[in-house]
Amino acid sequence: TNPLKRAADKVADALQGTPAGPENGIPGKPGPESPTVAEPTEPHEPLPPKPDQSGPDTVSPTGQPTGADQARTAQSGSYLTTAQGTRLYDTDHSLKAGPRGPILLQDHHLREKIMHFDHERIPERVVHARGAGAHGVFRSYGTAANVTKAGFLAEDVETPVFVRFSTVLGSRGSSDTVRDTRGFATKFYTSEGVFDLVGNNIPVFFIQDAIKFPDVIHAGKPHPDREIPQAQSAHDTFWDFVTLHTEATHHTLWNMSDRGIPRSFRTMEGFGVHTFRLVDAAGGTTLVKFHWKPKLGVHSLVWEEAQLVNGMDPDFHRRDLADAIEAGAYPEWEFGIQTFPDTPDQTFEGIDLLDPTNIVPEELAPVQPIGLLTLNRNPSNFFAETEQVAFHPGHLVPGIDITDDPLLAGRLFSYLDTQITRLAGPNFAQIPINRPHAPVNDMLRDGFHQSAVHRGVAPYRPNSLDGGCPFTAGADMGAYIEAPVRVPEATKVREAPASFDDHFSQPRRFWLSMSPVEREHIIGAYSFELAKCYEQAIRERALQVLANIDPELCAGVAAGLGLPAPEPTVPLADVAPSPALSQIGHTWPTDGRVVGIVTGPDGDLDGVRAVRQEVLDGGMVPLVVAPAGGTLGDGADALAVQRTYATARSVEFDAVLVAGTPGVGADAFGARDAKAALPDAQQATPDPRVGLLLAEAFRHGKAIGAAKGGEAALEAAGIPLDAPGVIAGDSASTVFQQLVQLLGAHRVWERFPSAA
Ligand code: HDE
Repeated sequence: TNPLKRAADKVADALQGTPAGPENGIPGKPGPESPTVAEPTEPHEPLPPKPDQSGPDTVSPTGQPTGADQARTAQSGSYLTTAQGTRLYDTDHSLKAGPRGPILLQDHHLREKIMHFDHERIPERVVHARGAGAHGVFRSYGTAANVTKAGFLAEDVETPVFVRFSTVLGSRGSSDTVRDTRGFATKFYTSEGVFDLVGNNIPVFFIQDAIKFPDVIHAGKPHPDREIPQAQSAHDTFWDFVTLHTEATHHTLWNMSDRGIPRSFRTMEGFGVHTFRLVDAAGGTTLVKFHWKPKLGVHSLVWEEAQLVNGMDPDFHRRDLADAIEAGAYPEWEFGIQTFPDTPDQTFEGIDLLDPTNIVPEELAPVQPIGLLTLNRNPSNFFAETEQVAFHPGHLVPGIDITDDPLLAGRLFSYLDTQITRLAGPNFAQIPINRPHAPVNDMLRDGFHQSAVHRGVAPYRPNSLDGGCPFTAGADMGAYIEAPVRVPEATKVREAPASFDDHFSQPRRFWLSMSPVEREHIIGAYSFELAKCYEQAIRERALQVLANIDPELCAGVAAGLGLPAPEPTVPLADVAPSPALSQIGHTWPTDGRVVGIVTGPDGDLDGVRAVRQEVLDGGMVPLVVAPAGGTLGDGADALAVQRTYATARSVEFDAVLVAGTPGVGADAFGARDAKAALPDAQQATPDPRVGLLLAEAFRHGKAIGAAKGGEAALEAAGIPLDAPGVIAGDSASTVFQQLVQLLGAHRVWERFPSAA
């Protein structure tokens, strides 16, 4: 029988058969049902989690499985209860003295419900507040086994992982496509304990010493008086800091390059930034830098697109990640290491490996692939997983050790410290997403939110009461033993080594490695950001920094700002470019690319049908754009419309195909009226929004196609049919095949003025 009905009957019983309804003055009894929306009364199985979603599979601190299935839905079971498990018969009405009377303080359900709601928010992360996460698996190739004893890097070992991508400066509710560094933090749940690689999509950092971290973040965050701008670096305090601390020049240059506005989390590289130390089974050590290389290549938005997306879809990156996983287009990265001999000076080819503002060009030390990361499951609860996940660079496993990079040292302190505030106590390792998949036996006890029921009386070692356990392990039993690195005898000083003083040669290498289009974008980015500063002195100081990188860069930005370009104050470094730093000039897989198919009721519906299927077969995403929602055509062949002219913007598509004559939408634009008013000769003019969509797609260097009369829409939007990357033809399918070729290069680069 129906449990809801049973519940209602029980209440009726409890109320000794009094007929239901407020008209009878029964406190808390439901009011009359809404005449239009009926409550479901038949119980049915809840919707299962989507196949791509799941909570963390974990092992409890005592080594017991946690019953992940049961924990998956809060609503397990048919009856609503209080937090204490008492069944409830009404959750929509407070307890009152009569239907129009005052609410009674004794309403324990109201009190509990509101109390809990009042505390639903926790402090957002002080940096990297906005993020999106995914579960996955890491499979090691075994190619690092000669340099590390880490079990999860042995041949063909599979390790569950959780990855959180983030922006740095913005609040939790800020937009995804701001110009910023992106966090790329990976939690490996290895059988030897958790290893966190808490990296970024930019391989260098703003500062060389952790003690400046509060300062750089204060400068980057909104101004304290008005709390603007949100999630931007285009403001005085940021530029004030990075021009006064010229060690920030390299990182800032990466931010102003296309790396600062990724197309997708799936098309970002990741870097461990610091130099780490690997330890092999015999105790031998090797210095390394960690890299994540996306299988789809490194791709970015163009600045105008990024700005438009912020308004159109502030969740652009998080939606893209979740959609791709849901669609089965699992994002993949190859994990790689650059290795360097662990020499006493810790430099490689003259590059100081302890200075986190340095990279080592891949041409000097190739990135050796050591495993594959596949993200294949979306979180099922954002708060429980993505928000509560707690990374820490000090979560290390045997075989992976740290170096004396002074930035890393501060991080080893900071990350634990911050969780105590953010996750309200020291027991955050017990939160499901943070629980290790290795047995935990830690003698840590009590504290806020302790959820383990520890048994035994002797949480100390050695003891003679709890059977002597736990014992400590030796290296042969998998203990973490710090590499016995010699610390040089020295005097205590607050100083950096002299090698940390070179702030311009690495930025110059980056600049020289860029293609003309990428340089143009960098000049545009600096010109935009510095023009947003109010202080003339800051702009002038910024130009001085740029002059020390390269005269062409400085002159370009100076022209944009309408200021004279200063002369360099240091000799320009004589460095060779590193071609690996450029994003342009390769072809990449097109998996997950989004193809907008613009059409209308009188469009080429057969062509659309065929192309839709080809897009899907190619592992891409077709979105049909039409004047109105619903379907196009009739019967079994009817085509579903995914975007209307009102909801589509070009920025969502990697390529656009106009199949037949697009129609005219009727809505706020009054487009239909406007069209009706046009002289007959201009009746073929498409909806102005189609024109805008095509013009933007063209300006942003996207592949554009037209078939069966779609050419007229292109021409009406001012797009020459013979422009690079514009394909016109009789069959939508043939046109699409050529668009795919163009998509492999990400954009039609020839369309950018600097490439012409
Ligand atoms: Fe972080 N950083 N950081 N950081 N960081 C945090 O930890 C900090 C640095 C990075 O998705 C915080 O749990 C200091 C470099 C990522 O949850 C905090 C210093 C790199 C994330 C913190 C740095 C990073 C954080 C804030 C200078 C790249 C997000 C919340 C020494 C290698 C992780 C938290 C996630 C988060 C401190 C510098 C990456 C406050 C003191 C360099 C990806 O602990």
